[in-house]
Amino acid sequence: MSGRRPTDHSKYAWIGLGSNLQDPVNQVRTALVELDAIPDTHLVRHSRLYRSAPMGPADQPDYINAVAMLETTLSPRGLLDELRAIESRHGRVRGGPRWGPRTLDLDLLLFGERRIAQADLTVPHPGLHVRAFVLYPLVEIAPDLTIPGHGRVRDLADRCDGEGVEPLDIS
Ligand code: ROI
Repeated sequence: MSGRRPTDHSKYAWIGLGSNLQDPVNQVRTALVELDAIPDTHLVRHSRLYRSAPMGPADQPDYINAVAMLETTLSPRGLLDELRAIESRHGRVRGGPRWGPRTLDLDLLLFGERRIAQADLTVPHPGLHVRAFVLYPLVEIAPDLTIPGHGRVRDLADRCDGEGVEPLDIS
């Protein structure tokens, strides 16, 4: 078969989800459904939901985190715009305190093998290779994935302190 399928130019994009306000489990669950509804994109798989102690100021609630693998024909910029639109629908207000609590954070962690260094978009995500609340869910669904410049997810997860990061029983 020589016919061109719609996925011929698609890429895998990896998204980190985080929430610690206004029913975080529900925020993350609904966001997963919304990721699948992005145009020209579908949700391939996602991790369980994890509870994690806050990185940053400690006087905020624990976070719920997960990661998702998307297949998309959008550009990184097009996908980023869609992620921001979902965050806004979840009541995310930008410009709050640095590392303060949030209703929904959608981070573009990886986009194929691409490396992007723009003012508002760095891929791979600069914290990805050292954050247990991203690496633990990621190792669950993609242990052999390589993070350009840093190595395999499995090895990075082994090296980082996962204290305070636990899968939820219910996910
Ligand atoms: N801490 C945890 N545990 N999980 C997050 O998703 C998260 N997101 C953030 C900051 C404030 C850095 N801390 C976090 O943006």
